[in-house]
Amino acid sequence: RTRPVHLAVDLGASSGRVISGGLEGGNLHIEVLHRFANDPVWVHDSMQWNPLGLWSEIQAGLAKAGNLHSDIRSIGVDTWGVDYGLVNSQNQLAGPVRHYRDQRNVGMIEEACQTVSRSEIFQATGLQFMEINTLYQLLAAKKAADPALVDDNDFLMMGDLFHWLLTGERGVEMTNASTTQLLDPRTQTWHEGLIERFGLPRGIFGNLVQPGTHLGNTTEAVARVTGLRDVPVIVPATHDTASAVIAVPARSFAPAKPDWCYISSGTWSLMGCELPRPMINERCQELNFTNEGGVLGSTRLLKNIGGMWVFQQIRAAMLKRGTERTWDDMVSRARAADPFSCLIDPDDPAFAAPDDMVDAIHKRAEDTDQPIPHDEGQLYRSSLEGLALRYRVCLGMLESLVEQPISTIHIVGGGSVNALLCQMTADACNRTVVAGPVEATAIGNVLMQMIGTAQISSIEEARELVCRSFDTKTYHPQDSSAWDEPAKRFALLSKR
Ligand code: LRH
Repeated sequence: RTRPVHLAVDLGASSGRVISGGLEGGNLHIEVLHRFANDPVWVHDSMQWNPLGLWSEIQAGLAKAGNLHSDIRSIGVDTWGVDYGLVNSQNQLAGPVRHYRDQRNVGMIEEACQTVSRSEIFQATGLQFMEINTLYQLLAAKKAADPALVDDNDFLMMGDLFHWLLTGERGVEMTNASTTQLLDPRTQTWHEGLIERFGLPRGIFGNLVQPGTHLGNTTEAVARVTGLRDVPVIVPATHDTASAVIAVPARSFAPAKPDWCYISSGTWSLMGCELPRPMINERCQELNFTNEGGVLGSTRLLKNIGGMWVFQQIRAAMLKRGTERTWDDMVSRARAADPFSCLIDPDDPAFAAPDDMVDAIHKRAEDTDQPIPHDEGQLYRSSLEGLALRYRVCLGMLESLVEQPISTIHIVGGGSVNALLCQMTADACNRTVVAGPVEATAIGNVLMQMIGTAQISSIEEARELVCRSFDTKTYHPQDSSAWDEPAKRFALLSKR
């Protein structure tokens, strides 16, 4: 194939993929070329990434792409936020790479706040408090005297780490760096004061790069393995959520008065507005919203919600019991189950990393005096309803922050094809839901590479291309009032 394409490497919790994207007859066309597992690995009692396994899969995918396409214009990698690796002066990984669900972070927010107060950290970074944030991971590493945490090494977020493997160049991409809780969102530079007060080695924090930057070209070593010689790496928004937000089919970019919000729906649901500048005030801290760095100077004001994680983990728990279900099967069973029986809060800490999600739900139902969902369909239904109820709460918070009514909710990512969840969202929130595109992250990754190579010139143009090229489905609220009573029960639940 001779048409120009860009390659997006997207590392998600359910899989990693190498995807090609480019214009075909004026529309954006994307295609998954290679898919591979991206499961955490346990090394004794630590939960880790498998960076080298992923690296060989990425190269296998690039080689496939090279066999199919003769005009590869650029490559870019995106993945989830907060995780990092350290690279040494021998040009090697300096140590293992932990997964953010690793237990070492537990309790680290409280410890951090003994050094710098909660409100000072929020004032400095505008970030929501989550134990998984890189800051708390680094403090846990420091506490454990991690030998890799020294000035001579370089800190890279995970997208950067694969860019370094591709090009030999080290740069920390801004959108993902904004999830560390060590960045000043006003200047989009490292927060020197915080780094110093926490006693973290300043030398590890190197150059920040903006999305769209040409970092370097594929090395000779990569060319030998993949056949891709001297292909530019154009840094996308390496934070998967930032990439997904680029691909929201909205008609505006970072409006001062937003009338739409997004839910980037995958293992996590990230719900928020795209704003022209950070919103750092008491109300925002109180509601625990975050100001993550968006592309071209924008801010992603959002909240992390426990997403499809519970639903996915019920499936894993059923598999352990010998029952394998397809996603469609799970949704049909949820559809058939009774509504609003046992309510589940997806952000309940009991569901963050349980050994067995079904056991965890049963225990929580018992502790909160709710009917125990023994029926399988009930489990699926409860997890989806819980998510929609949480969206309703967050929508209220969001509207109070932006002081604007929000009329449309854009759902992008994996959850956008779950018709039951989309309708539940429209009903629970009493808003119009526009669902799709499902591949928003990969699309956003490709779009930023197209901007970086001057094929398109703005986010507005990128979104116009998304609207033209990908189908969306609209859900109107049908039976909103049925959600009022469960919403009251749900509000009490999070207090228990
Ligand atoms: C979503 C996501 C989210 C982060 C979490 C670790 O995939 O990147 O934005 O908070 O993973």
